[in-house]
Amino acid sequence: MAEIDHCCSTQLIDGEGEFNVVGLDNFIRTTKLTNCGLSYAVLAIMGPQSSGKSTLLNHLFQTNFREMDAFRGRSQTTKGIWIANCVGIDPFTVAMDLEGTDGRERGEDDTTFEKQSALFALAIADIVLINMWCHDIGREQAANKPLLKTVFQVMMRLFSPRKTTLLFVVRDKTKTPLEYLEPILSEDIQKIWNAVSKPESHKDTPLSEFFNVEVTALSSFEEKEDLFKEQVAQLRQRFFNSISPGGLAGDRQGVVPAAGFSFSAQQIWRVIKENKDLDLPAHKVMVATVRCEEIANEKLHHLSSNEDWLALEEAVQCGPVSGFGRRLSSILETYFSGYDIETFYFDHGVRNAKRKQLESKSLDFVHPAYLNLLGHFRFKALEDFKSRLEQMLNIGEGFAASICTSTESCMLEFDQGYADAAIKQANWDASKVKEKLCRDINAHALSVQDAKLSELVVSYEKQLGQSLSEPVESLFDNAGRDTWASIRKLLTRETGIAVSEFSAAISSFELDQSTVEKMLQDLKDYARNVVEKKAREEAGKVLIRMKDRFSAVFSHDNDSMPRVWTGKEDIKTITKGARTASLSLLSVMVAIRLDGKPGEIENILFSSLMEGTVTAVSSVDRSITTSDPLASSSWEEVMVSPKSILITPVQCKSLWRQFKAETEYTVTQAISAQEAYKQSNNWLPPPWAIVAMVVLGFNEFMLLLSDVGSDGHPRAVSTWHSGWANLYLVEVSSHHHESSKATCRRGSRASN
Ligand SMILES: Nc1nc2c(ncn2[C@@H]2O[C@H](COP(=O)(O)OP(=O)(O)OP(=O)(O)O)[C@@H](O)[C@H]2O)c(=O)[nH]1
Ligand SMILES: [Mg+2]
Repeated sequence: MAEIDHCCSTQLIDGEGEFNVVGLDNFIRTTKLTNCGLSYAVLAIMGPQSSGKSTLLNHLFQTNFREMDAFRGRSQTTKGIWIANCVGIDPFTVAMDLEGTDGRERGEDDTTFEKQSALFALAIADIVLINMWCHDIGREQAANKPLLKTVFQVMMRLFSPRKTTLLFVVRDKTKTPLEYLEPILSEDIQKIWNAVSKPESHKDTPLSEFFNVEVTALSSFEEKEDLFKEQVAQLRQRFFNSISPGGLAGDRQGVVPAAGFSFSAQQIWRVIKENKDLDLPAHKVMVATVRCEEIANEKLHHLSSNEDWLALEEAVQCGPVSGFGRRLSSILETYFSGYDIETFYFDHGVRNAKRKQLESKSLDFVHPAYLNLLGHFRFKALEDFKSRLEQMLNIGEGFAASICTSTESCMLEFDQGYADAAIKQANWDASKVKEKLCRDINAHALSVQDAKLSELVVSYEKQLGQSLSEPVESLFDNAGRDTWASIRKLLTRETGIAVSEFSAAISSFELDQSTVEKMLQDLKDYARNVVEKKAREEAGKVLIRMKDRFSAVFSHDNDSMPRVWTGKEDIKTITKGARTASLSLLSVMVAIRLDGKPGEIENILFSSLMEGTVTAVSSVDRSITTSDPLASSSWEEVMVSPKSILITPVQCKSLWRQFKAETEYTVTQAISAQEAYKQSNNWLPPPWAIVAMVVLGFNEFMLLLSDVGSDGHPRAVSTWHSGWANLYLVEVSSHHHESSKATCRRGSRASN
């Protein structure tokens, strides 16, 4: 409600028809009209020039409109349209003082401004005072007849009745009582109404539908001033509560909210000046649209520069802010409710639509800060998840349980932040941010899991490598019939240990069964690979091992004592034995037999390499190829899978050939040694020589021999001599061989 105890006035429209926007806005600001909502009234006064209009308003409402100086003669005083607030009237009432009609100054034919200002007054005012001289009532040439005609005509252009109150103020009333004058006046008014040309839609509309007609009469201000003042004081009473039911303007229609008064007045005047029809209902919607939008924009603008908001926004840039939702809600509420209050009296549809726009623009405006905040929550939750997980794992909590607990606590933390950030004006959805958080958590959990698992895998592989590599190597060192069985046993045992320990270690990861199975299988495969790799390594050294084995068996007797070739030994059998030992070593190295398949390989190798004959092994039908089962690059016939083959049949053959060639010398040497031994036994010095040696000593005896000449004896001595020398050589070579085994091992391949 506007409260102002003095008059404030301004020229609204000047004599040239210019609208004083600044003046009106000042007036509205000073009188606080905007606060009135719909609780204000507007009245206007029309009438002939110098008929005391301004004087009346000033007396009625303590306004300060310019009046004509009574001593300077009758001439136009009020130009254009003036407005002022009526002092002490409730509701707030705006009075409009119009330029007199029928003015000498504009010339008789120029009624343009008269019509325009009348239309303006009818469009804006709830009460129109029509000032008229008492003596004009019933007169054909009355000054106000053209005015009334104008009023009625322009009213038709407002599209809808506003139920304007026409208050006829009869000035300088005579002794004739009002009761006699009123019917005559009414008749005049009705006649004019009837004569006015109306649009089809209002052809039969009675005057009463457009106007409330009231009449009052005042004594002359100039002649009976006291009476005039008394009557004016009475009349003033009728303007109190004028807009309440039963009041002077109690059934007015199409009121523009005070917040739209300025804009509305400007628009109406513009339309009038452009000489267009005034569609008041449409005008109302237009005013509402423009004003609601202006108010909304103003609120948005204030929001963007609100200090609390700016502080909040800045804080959010740096990190999580507690109480964000509460603070932002209250800031938004200030502007939204401000809008509601200011637009309360505007068209509801328009007002609601603009409110929605204001909301969505405001929310769009603050949403980035909210997202920013959620980003902080997400980041923090993820970091907390990481550190919490690490802590739990460090104190030995199970992996899956740690993930679960850490996830729960960081999600809870995020949800709390999310709830704290929520504003009551919007139902912002954080599910995308939350999904992203879940993805990040899962990704981190997976990467930690992968790292931990591969750490475990590496350690168990290392353990397997250690527990398999050397034992397998040593088993191959002493390769024999049971080698593969022993390796299988070793592999099974060590794999079993590793697998059970590993399963226990990964149980806290709560992996799914298939993953666990795959990991265990990988570990088993790894163990198997260790063995296979070792076997391949050993297979590469098979020739050296065979030769070593040969030498070991060949040069040692059953008691492992070095042999002395005395001639009694069966070299053929010994050789065969040594070769057999070497060949069985070869047969161990031919293929990987981790699956425990019975070894036919040994039989084939023995029958084809040792005995030189072929025992039919599933090759009865293939008569052409049966002759040599080793003439093949695979061991298909004994069901060895290609990837288990270490040495192919063909390679066996050539290895055997090479082996034989390289051990031949040892055998030859043994034979020679044996022969030499035999000969030395046959050609022992004759008894005489022994006697001579005993008697003469060896040197003297040799001298004697050289002196004897060339009978049979000396030849016998020389043969005997060379027999001993040979025996000596064999011994030396055998010893040399034993002691330089290592040198031979390295050199044998190269020398072949
Ligand atoms: N006879 C008579 N004269 C009056 C009355 N009231 C005022 N006047 C005089 O009429 C003259 C014009 O008064 P204004 O109040 O300026 O009249 P107005 O209608 O506002 O004149 P414009 O603004 O020029 O149209 C002044 O000299 C007043 O003293 C009245 O009740 N009776
Ligand atoms: Mg005046």
